[in-house]
Amino acid sequence: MRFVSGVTSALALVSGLVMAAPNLAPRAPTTEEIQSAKSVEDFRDLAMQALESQQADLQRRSEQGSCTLENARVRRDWEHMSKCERKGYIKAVQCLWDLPAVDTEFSAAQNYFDEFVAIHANVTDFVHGTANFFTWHRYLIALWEDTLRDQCGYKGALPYWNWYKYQSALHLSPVFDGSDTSFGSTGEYFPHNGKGGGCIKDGPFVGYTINIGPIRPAMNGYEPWMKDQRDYNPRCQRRDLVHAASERYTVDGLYDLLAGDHSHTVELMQNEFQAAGTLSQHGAGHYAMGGDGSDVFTSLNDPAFYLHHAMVDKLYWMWQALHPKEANTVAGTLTYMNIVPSRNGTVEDELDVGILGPHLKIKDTFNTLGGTPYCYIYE
Ligand SMILES: [Cu+2]
Repeated sequence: MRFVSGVTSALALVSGLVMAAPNLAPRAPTTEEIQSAKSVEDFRDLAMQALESQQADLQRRSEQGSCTLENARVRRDWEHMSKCERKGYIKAVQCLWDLPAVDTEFSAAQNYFDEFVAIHANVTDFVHGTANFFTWHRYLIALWEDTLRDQCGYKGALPYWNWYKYQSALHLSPVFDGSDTSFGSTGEYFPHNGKGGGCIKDGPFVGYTINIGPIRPAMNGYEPWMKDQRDYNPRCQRRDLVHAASERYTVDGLYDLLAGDHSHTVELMQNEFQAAGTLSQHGAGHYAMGGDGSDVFTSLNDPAFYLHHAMVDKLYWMWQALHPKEANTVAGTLTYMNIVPSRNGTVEDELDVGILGPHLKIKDTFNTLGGTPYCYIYE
């Protein structure tokens, strides 16, 4: 009899659900829900909920393109990738040293890895503390991801460095643990105010020569070298893991950008995110890598740069999803902190990536589910 009554009540429950079926269309998260997020994982889930609701709207209006949440490439936390997947990514990065440079007339680049460093160095003053900071770097790392896939046989998506783990023990992070599936740990000791700072001594990039810069390294005792954009300076890559920097990644800081006082406009958000000369979220990653990764012009010499900037982009992506009215706007000028005064940037401005790809307009790069040129999300 218990069995029958169990079935009966289950049926009653099912019919109750059917009777009272609510509108099951995905809905955007409420302000209260966003403000109650407690972790980067919470924010990511809310961002996905927002995107599901936006996609459902497009579908209702028959405006959905070919890129959907179901078929988008998923950029993952380096730690969540298998060793085999990590090795696949590393092998593809190493392949860039074997690809010839393209811009041999005006650039110090000796191979295609250097080409990314060179273009970033050439436009540094016009892509930091500017209206295009997020969209320019988004485009650069997408071109990097595409190059690894198209030229070097990589099968996956660009990974990211999850800042909110291992902040006080970077050498235990799978990004920097020195294993053959990492980017190497801290470098040899180099006399300065840190513990490492010299050539990387472990991991798969030992022996890989970098050629461009340094131009403005933030590490004490590491002197600028490059004077002309055609000068090249073959040397080892240096790193100095700095916990005073990585410990600046706090959930409070994340909350401030995505749901708090600095979340309301792109201007507030970006000024806090990349505050000049401070250990803001963007700067903290660069200072945490120290060595070549801390040089605002040539930080791409540290291959971990791309995982750092994928995390920058992940935060921007979450902010856009959670602030749809602001998502497609820019603020700021065309020059670094407007120290050399320039006009305000607009969404019609082009993103100059040198020989790396076509110069897209900012307005065509806001949406990562736009089909062209992007189709990706973050886990
Ligand atoms: Cu940059």
